[in-house]
Parts: sequence; structure tokens; C-alpha cells
Amino acid sequence: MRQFLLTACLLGFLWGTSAQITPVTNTAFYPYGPGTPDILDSAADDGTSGAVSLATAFPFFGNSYNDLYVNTNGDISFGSAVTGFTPTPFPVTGNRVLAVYYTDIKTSNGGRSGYIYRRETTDAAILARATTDIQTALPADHGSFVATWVYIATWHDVGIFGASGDGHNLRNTFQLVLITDGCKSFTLFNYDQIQFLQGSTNSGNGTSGTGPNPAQVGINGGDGIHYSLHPYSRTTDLYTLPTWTDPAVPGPPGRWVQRTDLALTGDGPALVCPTGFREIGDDLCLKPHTQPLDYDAAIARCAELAPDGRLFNIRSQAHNEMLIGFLQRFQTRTGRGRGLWTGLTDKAAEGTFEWEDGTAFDPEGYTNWAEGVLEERQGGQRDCVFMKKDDGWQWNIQKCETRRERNAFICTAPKAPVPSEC
Ligand SMILES: *[C@@H]1O[C@H](CO)[C@@H](O)[C@H](O)[C@H]1NC(C)=O
Ligand SMILES: [Ca+2]
Ligand SMILES: [Ca+2]
Repeated sequence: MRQFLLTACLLGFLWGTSAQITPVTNTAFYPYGPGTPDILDSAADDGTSGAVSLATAFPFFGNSYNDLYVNTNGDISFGSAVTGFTPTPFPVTGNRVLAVYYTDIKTSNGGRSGYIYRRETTDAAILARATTDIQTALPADHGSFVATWVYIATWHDVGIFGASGDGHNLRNTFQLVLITDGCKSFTLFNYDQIQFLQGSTNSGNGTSGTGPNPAQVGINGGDGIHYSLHPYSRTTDLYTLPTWTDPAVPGPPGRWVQRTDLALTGDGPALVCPTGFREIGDDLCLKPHTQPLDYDAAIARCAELAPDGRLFNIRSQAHNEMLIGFLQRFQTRTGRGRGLWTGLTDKAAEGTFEWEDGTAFDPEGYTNWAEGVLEERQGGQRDCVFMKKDDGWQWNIQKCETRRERNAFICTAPKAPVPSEC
């Protein structure tokens, strides 16, 4: 909230640049403040660093950002500043935000009530430390991770908006460390001192720093779906963050480690057909298989070619027409006028046809039986339906596993995300 008093502005001017601070010694914290190349932001309420250009793009929930915003109210955001002061529970649509301690913070009470320091770094000692921290915290999945870029933002001794009386003395110190190798990304949330839960906005008490809407601690992907919350977020347990140890992740007390590059839907990666499959229409991925195989071998071959690969079931007029051009060339290459498995069979129960993909066969729906086939040929061991050009692509029935009558076939598989290079 912006409530500037003339005296506060004057004091800010007089004190703003001269104050010295002593950084904390908590082992979770990366070096910050005096003695480092940190930038110190101006005292503010609901302020922001503005867009900070990054030397290395930071991967965040399926996107990658060339700049970030360090905001007064305990957060770093991507795409735009997030300077609101109300901790609406995640997931929230739009805000792409790392909420290390998101509440109505104000660093301009009485001139200075806190310091926000920030820097990006590729300092060798910091990179080595970040590498060790991630490898130690997540050895099974990221035991060979090597950090190439780090960003450190520290809220040192920050106070609350609407402080009154003893509320002026309530101060929090916490830090956000962003780590990437240009592909994966991680964040460390570090806490040294938590003395308030919220400012006086959102029904809070500016004397006690308490109220019904404590700070939010978490990560919001921005699509309204993907997010993660610290278990203490928006609870009075926030006071114990400096001594909290994640039971699942090794690390010093007062640290929460999260991976942050994972893709999400909406802004997620494009879906493509598996390698070797052609996209037909908008959604179908097909791979013609000209080497003839018996029916079961054809099914097995499709399963090998791609995750969830299966025999394409030619079960509609639309599919049939769509495939005509495709089948034309195909037929020439298979030679000897061989047919093509359609995926329809009655081998499980004589006379009851079903599609290989589990779809029910509707005898009243689309069929393309050659004349007399059902009456003459479906009995005995003839269970598998095929079609071929010589017969005008009409359906015929033959044995499923006769060596001399193997058929060509078409495999299909669902689209999948472009394989990650991480
Ligand atoms: C705010 O907190 C102070 C200190 O705990 C307390 O004395 C005061 O009654 C509280 N005010 C309200 C409106 O609850
Ligand atoms: Ca504020
Ligand atoms: Ca049969």
C-alpha cells in the first residue's frame, strides 16, 4: 500500500544510502550484502526492481525467461512484476512467481525497514556451492547436475506495511537462490528469522504482525494448474521456517529446495508424432509397415515402434478415404498384391467381431465387406479382416497366422512432447 508521509520520505533520503548491515551467518544462506557485488534496492512499499536482464535464460515451468523482477513483497516474478500484497492461495492464473515470503512487506518505514539485495553470478565458488547443494539435496535424480548460473535475492531485516508500536521491530530475513545449468532449474528458499506473518492489510494487526491471512510460500506456474506450496504456507507454522528441515530432502535447517523447470500444459511444449511416424490430419500419427507380418506379430511390432504404439484400426469411411492415397503407394511397395490388416477380428469368439484397440464393432455402422464374405469365409479358422487394392479395398477374411498370407499394416501412436535435451 502506498501511504507516504512527508517525514518518512525525508528520513528515507537521509538514511537510505548510509546504513550498514551485518549479513546473517546461517549456513543455508549464500553470501549477500556488503562485501559482495550485490545491488541494494531503494526502500519501498509494493515496489519492484523492474525487469532485470539475465545473462542466462532461466527455465521456469516449461518456459524460459531472459529477465526477472525482484519485488518488495517477498517474491521474484517472470514476465511482469508481481507487486500485489494479498496472498491469494495458489494456483493463480497469470502470475509466474517464486513466493519466498509473500505478504505486505515495506522497507520504507521510518526511512529504512529492511534491505533487498540482489545479484546474478557465475562466480566459480558460488557455482561450485550450488552444484553441491543440488547434488546433495537430490542425489537420485540430479546427482550429476552442474550449475552454470545463479541468482541470489535477499530480503534482510524487512518490516511490514502498517507497522505500529512494537510492530516496527518485527523483522524477517529470508533469501531466494535461483540455480540453472541452462536446462534444468532449481530454487532454494532460505530462512533465517521470521517475526511477522503478515502486515496490517488483509485484516492483519500491524502491532503483532499476525492475522487471518499469513504469508504465502510457494511457486506458481501461472497457468492456474501447476504450483507447489510449502507445507507451512499461510499458517502460523511460518514462524518455525528458520529451523525447519525438509524430511525428504537433505540440507541445512531453514531451506526448501524445489525444481522449477518442469513443463506444464497450456504454455507447455509442443506435441509431436514419435520418430518415424507421419502426422496425418491434425492428430493422427501413422507409420505404414510394408514388411508383411502375421496378425499378432503386427501388433507386437507396433508396440515396439513407439510408446503406446498399436495397430491402426481402419474402422471408418473417413479413415478409409483419408488413407487412399497413402495406401496406393503402399500397395505397390508391398508387392504381390498383399493386403493390409484392418484390426478387426473374431478370433476371440467366433462370429463376434471386435476391433483390436478395444472399440466395440458396430455391424450397423461403417462396414466395407466384400460381397458374400461373411457368409462364405468367416467360419473355421478364418478370423482376421484385411483389405487390398485388387478388391477395391473391400474387407475380406483370412487366417491370422498363415505364413503365406501375412499382411502389411499401419501402426499408430499418440503424440508426445519433444524429447527433452535435459
Ligand atoms: C493487535 O495486537 C496487539 C499486540 O498483540 C494487541 O494488543 C491488540 O489488541 C491487537 N489489535 C487488535 C485489533 O486485535
Ligand atoms: Ca508492501
Ligand atoms: Ca472367424
